[in-house]
Amino acid sequence: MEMKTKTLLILYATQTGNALDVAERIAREAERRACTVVISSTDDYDANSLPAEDTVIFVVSTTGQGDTPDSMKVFWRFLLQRNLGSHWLEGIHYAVFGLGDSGYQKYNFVAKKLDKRLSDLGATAVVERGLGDDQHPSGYEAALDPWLSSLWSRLNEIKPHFF
Ligand code: FMN
Repeated sequence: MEMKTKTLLILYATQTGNALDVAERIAREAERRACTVVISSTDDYDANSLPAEDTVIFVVSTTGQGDTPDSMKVFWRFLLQRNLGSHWLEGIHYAVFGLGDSGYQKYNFVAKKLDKRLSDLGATAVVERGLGDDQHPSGYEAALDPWLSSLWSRLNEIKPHFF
């Protein structure tokens, strides 16, 4: 039987640092809930290990013209491989928070593409993806605060012994 690591994995991809700030905030809040946390940039993480994870929180920004941050290029190419079937991430829970700017045509494109791909690979979303928007007067935190509240309450429901 496959051993599951009872750890919350937070994977972030940032170009200018915001996604890292968000990932660190999520890590602090998780630790306050006595949860074991591993936080990693997507370029320091071997995507081959994803099927062995339990719950993975993704915090990803969009750069260029709807492009992934440089630190996510290899990870994203890996996830797009055709031979990873629709069961590859079965049993894995995930959540995606995106950082973007609705002034751009491809608004939060990376978070949207990632969310779809994870779901196509068989993973189960814990909550609907959250989308932070630079255009909002309070910035990305306007979306982050309510998203985090629902994330923690959903995780509490589905993994009461974990969180
Ligand atoms: N946001 C989008 O939603 N779509 C884009 O195509 C997009 N392109 C960007 C290109 C540049 C050069 C910059 C500076 C920002 C762009 N943004 C875009 C906005 C960023 O995603 C947003 O500022 C985000 O908070 C940056 O997060 P990061 O610091 O983690 O990289």
